[in-house]
Amino acid sequence: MTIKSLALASALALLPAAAQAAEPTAADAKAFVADAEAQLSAYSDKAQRVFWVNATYITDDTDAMAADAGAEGTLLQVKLAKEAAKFNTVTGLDADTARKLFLLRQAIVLPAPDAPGAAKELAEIATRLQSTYGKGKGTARGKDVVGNDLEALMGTERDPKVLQEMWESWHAVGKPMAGDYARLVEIANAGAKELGFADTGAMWRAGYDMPAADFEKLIDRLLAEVQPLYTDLHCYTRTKLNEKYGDAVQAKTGPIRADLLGNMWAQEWASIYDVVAPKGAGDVGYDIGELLVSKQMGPIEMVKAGENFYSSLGFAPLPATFWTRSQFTKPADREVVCHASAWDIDNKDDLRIKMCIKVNSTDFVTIHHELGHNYYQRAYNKQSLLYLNSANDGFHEAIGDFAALNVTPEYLVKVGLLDQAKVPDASRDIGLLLRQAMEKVPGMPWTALVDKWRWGVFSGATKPADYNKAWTDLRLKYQGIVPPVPRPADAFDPGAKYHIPGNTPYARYFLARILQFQFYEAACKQAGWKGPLHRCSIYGDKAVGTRLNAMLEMGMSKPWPEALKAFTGSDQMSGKSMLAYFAPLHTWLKQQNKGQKCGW
Ligand code: X8Z
Ligand code: ZN
Repeated sequence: MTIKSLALASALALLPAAAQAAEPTAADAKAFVADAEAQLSAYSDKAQRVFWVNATYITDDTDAMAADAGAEGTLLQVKLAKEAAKFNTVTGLDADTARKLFLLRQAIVLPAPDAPGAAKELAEIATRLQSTYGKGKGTARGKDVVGNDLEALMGTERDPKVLQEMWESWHAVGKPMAGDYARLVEIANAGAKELGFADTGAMWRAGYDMPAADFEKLIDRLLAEVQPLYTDLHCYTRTKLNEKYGDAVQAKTGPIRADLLGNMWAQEWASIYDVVAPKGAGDVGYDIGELLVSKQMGPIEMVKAGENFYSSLGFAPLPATFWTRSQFTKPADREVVCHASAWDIDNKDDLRIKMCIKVNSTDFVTIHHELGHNYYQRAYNKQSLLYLNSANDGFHEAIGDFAALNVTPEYLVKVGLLDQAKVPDASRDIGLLLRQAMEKVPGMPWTALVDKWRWGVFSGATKPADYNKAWTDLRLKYQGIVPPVPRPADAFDPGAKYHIPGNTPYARYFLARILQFQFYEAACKQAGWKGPLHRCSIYGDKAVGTRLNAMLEMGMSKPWPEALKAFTGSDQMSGKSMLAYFAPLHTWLKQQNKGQKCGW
């Protein structure tokens, strides 16, 4: 309870009994919450199916249906949030009712104001943005390429002219979204204000069991912990890119050209490991994509391998319907949203993933990521509706990534993907760590800046005319990267990243990068691992699985520090585990960078 509502509550206590009669009681609040959960549950069962069909079969009709369902959900959530606020001054609430009332008031991604038609307009815009992204195409060597294929091609193409073409053509997908996005911000902010928040960003930041302002500080503190490692990786990578492409393409100093890093958004750089690998020790001896191809594994076998990891920890196999209802590969005959996601259609056991799987190392990791969502969803399915979520949204994103950290060479031998004779010895550790760092570390500044941009947009500090400039400025400030070509005045580059048109808050991925290393270090400790951290795999350890499940089962029922403590013994998020994992590499990077002017 806030100080303000406490004062109000004690003032009310002085009023004569008759004047208090209309005031709701703690019992009223509890009954209201139960009814709200029933309403949300009925809505969710229906709407999830509509959203699934829309995402896996984009047409004007399914767009219209999804927009209808979206509007209905927003109206319901906002109505319940406003009703929940009527209990703000009630005293004597039990902890669960108080927590659920707060969740009802805060946990809406895009609220709409009461104004007639606002929820409908907001849902139509949101659906249009997501479908525009889903249908987006770019070009490579003059040929049209769909987003999902272009993403993969960014990892293998090495001709800077073609890379530039792919980057530029894909970023044009965002352009038509700019007006819609500005309007969406206006409507959602009006909705957030009616619910008592300064703006939509403030509402998002309020969802972490701490004051919103403290959350912003937490992100900055965690980023400051890991940014020195990023700066050294950036410095080393820039040198290697300069050696490969020459001064005209990549200068020795200053920022890196965004299209040279093997990923459309420069968020994971592992695809260009071959460009940065140190001579000799850089040959880590295997590539997961090549192993999968040589074992003739297709998308389904890859998902089975992911399931097998979780089964080895004691988790029950995925339900039969998972295999018949999921979308594993891109259908040939229709538009779909390829961006990977995990679904729990009925909040019971109708678990599914939606992917356009390619047989490569990136998608092998993404499968573990998505399955982490599914096992989490299933673990908390006994909780009541408002607790059907992770401790905070970063936890949901971290579980599958934590699982994928256990994909070590020794693990690959155990599951029959790698020959024992090919296991890289300790002399290859720097190579292994460098490849993993290229995958994980660039995500730190990136995952922090996406919502820094949105927070600025929602607060009004960034005006529509400056949307793109603010994006490019943040990319330079935090990632030290620049677009390969000057951006046109009407560009809307944020629209070329799924989570902006998809309206998925992104700070969760920042937290997940921190948390996955904390989970991993704790799990390895529980397993009694004594070697270098990055060589540990908890594959097959049922005791660790039981303890992990105990955290997952809690869902959102307790503040996240309690959930974190249940598994790791600590109630603080910290970058220390990640830094410990990469410590030998960081020392090595500093040696390599001697004499360089690092930074940008
Ligand atoms: O969006 C995702 C997942 C779906 S929840 C594939 N990720 C972020 C991204 O792709 O930008 C996972 C890593 C970060
Ligand atoms: Zn995810």
